[in-house]
Amino acid sequence: MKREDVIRAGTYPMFIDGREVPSLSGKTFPSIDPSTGQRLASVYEADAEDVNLAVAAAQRAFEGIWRTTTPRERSQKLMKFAQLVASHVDRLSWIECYDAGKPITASRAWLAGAPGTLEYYAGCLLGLAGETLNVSDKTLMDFTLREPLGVCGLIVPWNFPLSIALLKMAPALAAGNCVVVKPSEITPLSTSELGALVAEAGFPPGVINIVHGPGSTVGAALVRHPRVAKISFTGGSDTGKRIFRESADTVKRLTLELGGKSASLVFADADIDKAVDVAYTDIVRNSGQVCGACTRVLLEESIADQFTEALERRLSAVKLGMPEDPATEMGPLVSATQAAKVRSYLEIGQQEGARLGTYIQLSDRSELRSDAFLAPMLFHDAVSTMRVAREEIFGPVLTVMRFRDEADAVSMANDSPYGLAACAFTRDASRAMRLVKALSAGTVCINTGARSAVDAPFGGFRESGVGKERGKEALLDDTQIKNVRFAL
Ligand code: TXE
Repeated sequence: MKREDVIRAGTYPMFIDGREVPSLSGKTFPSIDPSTGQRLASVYEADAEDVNLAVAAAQRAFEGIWRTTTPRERSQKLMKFAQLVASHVDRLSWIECYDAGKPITASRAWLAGAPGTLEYYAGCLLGLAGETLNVSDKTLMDFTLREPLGVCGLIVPWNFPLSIALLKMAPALAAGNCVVVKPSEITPLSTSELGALVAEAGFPPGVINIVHGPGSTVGAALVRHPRVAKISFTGGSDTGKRIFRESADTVKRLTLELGGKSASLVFADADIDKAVDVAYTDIVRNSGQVCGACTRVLLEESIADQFTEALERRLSAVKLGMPEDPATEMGPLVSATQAAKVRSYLEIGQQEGARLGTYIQLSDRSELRSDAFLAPMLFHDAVSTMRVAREEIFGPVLTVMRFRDEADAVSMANDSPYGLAACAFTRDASRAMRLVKALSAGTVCINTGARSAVDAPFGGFRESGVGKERGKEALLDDTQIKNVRFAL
C-alpha cells in the first residue's frame, strides 16, 4: 500500500474517555518516515493537563463499570479486540513500515502475532485466583484475593510499537486495571489507530486511554501522577533508572524492561550453521534494534574463523532496501538519531582497538539516501573491557570475542551489567545443563536464538530490568494480593 493509502491526512488524535480527541493546547508534533527523512504525519501532543484528563477517566472507569465487569466479560472483550486487531493487521503493518522503517514482510509477520497476545491473556485471566491458607491460628479462616492495582501507565518504546503496547495492555486489562498508554513519540501512528478498535470491541469509556508526546513531559507526568498505581516501561536503561527514581515519591509498582548485551556462546561441537543463522538474524532483524538480541558472540577459538567467515558471507548478501519493498530483509534504523548513536559506537570501538568489518557499501546504493540506513557490521578482536562489549548499541552490529574453554566462556558471558538473555550452542547435553545453571540471565536458550513468546515469562536480571512481561507472571505482576483473616 502507498503512504497516502494508510497514513491519515489529518492530525493523529489521542484517545481519552472513549473518544478520539485533540490535545487541549492544540499543539502537534511531526512523525518522521526514517526511510526518507521526511515528515509522515502530524500528531496531537499532550501536556500534563491532558495526562490528568486521561488518568481521571481511567480512575473513574476503574472505580465504576470496569470494577463490576466479570472475568468472563473481560475475557470476551479481549477476544473481540483480538479479532478486530487481526482484521487490521495488514493496514497496521504498513503504518509501521512507514512510521518505524520496518520491512513490510517482517512487519506483517510480527504484527500477525499481536492478536495472540490478547487471546492468551483472555484465557489466562479466567484462572486468576487467590488461595486459602492453612494458618496456625485455628480461630481464623485465612485466604487471599488477587485484586487489580488501579490505573496503569504503559510507556512504550519504538522498536515494536504496537506489539509492545498490546503486550502491556493485555495483562493489565485482564487483571482488571484501566490503562493510559503512551506510545513512543518516534512511532506513534499504529497505536493511535487502536482507539477506534477499542471502542468497537466494547471497552467502556476510560478503560483504555492513549496519550501522545515526549517522554520528558508526557511520560514524566504519568510517572509522577499520584493516581497512577503502576508504570510498565520498556526502553533504555538510563530512562528506566530515572523512572525507578521518580516512581519512589508515589511508591509505584514497576515493570521495567530495559537494555541488554546478551551473549551467544558457540562451542566447537555445535551445529555451526544454526549458530550462524541465529547471529545473522540478531543483526538483520529489525536492523538489530531488539533488546534480547545476542549482540556479543563468544566463539570457541578452534571454530572462530569458520564461524566468522560463514557469517560474513551471509551478511554480504543481505537484502538491504526500502521498507516498502517486499524483498527487503533489512531497512533503515528507526531514526537518523538512533543511527548516529550507532555510528558513534563505530568510532568508539575502533579507538578501543576492535577491528570493524563492513559487508555492504551503502555509498553504492543511491536509493538509500536517508541518514537512518546502516549496513550490517561486526566488531572483531574485541575484549570484555571494551565499551562495545559492555554497552547496548541497538543497531546492526555484533561484537565478536573468542574463548578458550567453558569456564572462560561463562565468565565472559556473565561479565556484564545486563542480564536479559543468553544462548549457548553445543551438542553436549551435560555441558548444556551446566550452562543453564551457570548463565546469569532472565532467559537462557540452548541451541536456539533468544526469542520471546507471549506464553513464557521474559525479563532481565541486574540492570536489564524489574519484573516480567509475557506469561502468567505478567498477569500476576499487574495484581496485588489482599490477605483476609476471618474470625470463625
Ligand atoms: O529510549 P527511551 P530512546 C534503548 C536503546 C536505545 C536507547 C535510547 O539502547 O538506543 O534505549 O532510546 C519514554 N519519563 N532502547 O531514547 O528514552 C519515551 O517517550 C517517562 C531499548 O528512544 O527509553 C518512549 O515512550 N517516559 C529498548 C519510551 O520512554 C520517558 C527499546 C522509551 O524511550 C522518559 C528502545 C521519562 N523521563 C530503546 N523519557 C528495549 N528495551 O527494547 C523517555 N520516556
